[in-house]
Amino acid sequence: MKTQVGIIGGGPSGLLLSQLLHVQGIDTVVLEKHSRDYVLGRIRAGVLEHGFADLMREANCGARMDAEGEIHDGFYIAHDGVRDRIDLKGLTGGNSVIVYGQTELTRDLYDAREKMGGAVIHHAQNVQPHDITSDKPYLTYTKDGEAHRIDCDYIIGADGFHGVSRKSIPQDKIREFERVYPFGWLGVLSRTKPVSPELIYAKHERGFALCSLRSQTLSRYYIQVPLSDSVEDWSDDDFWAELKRRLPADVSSQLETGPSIEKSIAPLRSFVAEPMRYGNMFLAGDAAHIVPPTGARGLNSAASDIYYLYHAMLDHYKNGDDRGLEGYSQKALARVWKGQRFSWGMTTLLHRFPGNSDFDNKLQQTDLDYLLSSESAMKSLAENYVGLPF
Ligand code: FAS
Ligand code: PHB
Repeated sequence: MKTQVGIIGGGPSGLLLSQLLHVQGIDTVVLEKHSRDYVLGRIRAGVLEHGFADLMREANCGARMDAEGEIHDGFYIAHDGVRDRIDLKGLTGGNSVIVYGQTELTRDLYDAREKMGGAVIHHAQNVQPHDITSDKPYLTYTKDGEAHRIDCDYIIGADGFHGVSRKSIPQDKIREFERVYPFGWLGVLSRTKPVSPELIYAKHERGFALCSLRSQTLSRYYIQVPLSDSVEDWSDDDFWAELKRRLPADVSSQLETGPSIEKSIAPLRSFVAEPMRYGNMFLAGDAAHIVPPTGARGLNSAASDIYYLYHAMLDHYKNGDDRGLEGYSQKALARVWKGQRFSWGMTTLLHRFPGNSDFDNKLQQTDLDYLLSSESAMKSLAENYVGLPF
């Protein structure tokens, strides 16, 4: 088989790029190791920047997002028993975010790929990129015991943090930067009415908590837990009781609890691999970078990678102009690192760090006091949260 752009990974990054390029007549094949249902079964991001939403619309995949997603003009920071609102719309001259789950967004992308007859190959096992630095790279994989080869012009590594693409780059050609946090997030999805119409990020001496949602009947909650915890340590009742302890009384008294329909613990890490290009393979999304979800930058950091790659491929195939491809890694990393800084900052501001001294904790409290007392500081936070320009 021959294609122009071979994409490893059928998550949001790979699917969105495949869809955008196909709409422009550029041929792609997506190789996904799992089934569509398995990919859709993963509960992940919930907040979309306006830049990501615009890309979904450009890919002819934004209709359900616009119909069912919720526009949020602000969010709350809870601390010391009270809540302060961050007025995203007012602080950014009119920008906001859309609350629309990654599961639904990925479903929309799969449906659009299917509708266009896009080539998405599931259960693709042992995917391997070959001759990456040549002008004839190719992919191999096995499916149902049969070996396959796909010759490409370019390979996109959109296969997430544990994928094969980044690991196919020689160690002396790639640098990795990482920070692992001494805690994780225990997340619960429940068919309950969300406790708040807007998200609440809570800083508490017992640990961080987040009240989010997927719809008016589907709530998403998180609490910071030690890395030593496992899901089995947390009954639903224990989760709800701890969440209530970390929220202001006027919020916890309104909290509707119910059985968890999904419960999992995600470790928190900051990670960047440089460069995001090796030969004719380009890394995008979680394959190249990971952020702690505190700033809702994970999926949104992938958006700018996809935007840059999409335009670079258009310039190459339509105009024979390779400046976008040549400049991709540097341009993508500039925005990735700003997302890293913001996510690290929100995580440092709002979580309980077990190793912190009393002085550290006073500084953390002062950081929050300063943020909530300074319009300039809130403007900075707001412009990062709604999404810096691509
Ligand atoms: P993904 O990891 O989503 O997709 C990669 C795809 O490649 C997967 O489908 C995988 O099966 C496939 N793949 C992997 N190796 C392969 C191989 N060798 N061959 C073929 N296919 C292969 N972000 C937020 O903004 N907010 C959140 O609250 C949030 N919560 C998260 C919770 C968890 C537990 C995790 C892991 C991530 C979370 N994220 C969150 C970040 C997340 O949303 C990612 O940013 C997003 O999934 C990135 O999308 P992709 O780059 O497509 O990577
Ligand atoms: C979510 O709804 O899953 C969510 C929202 C905002 C975040 C992290 C997770 O910062």
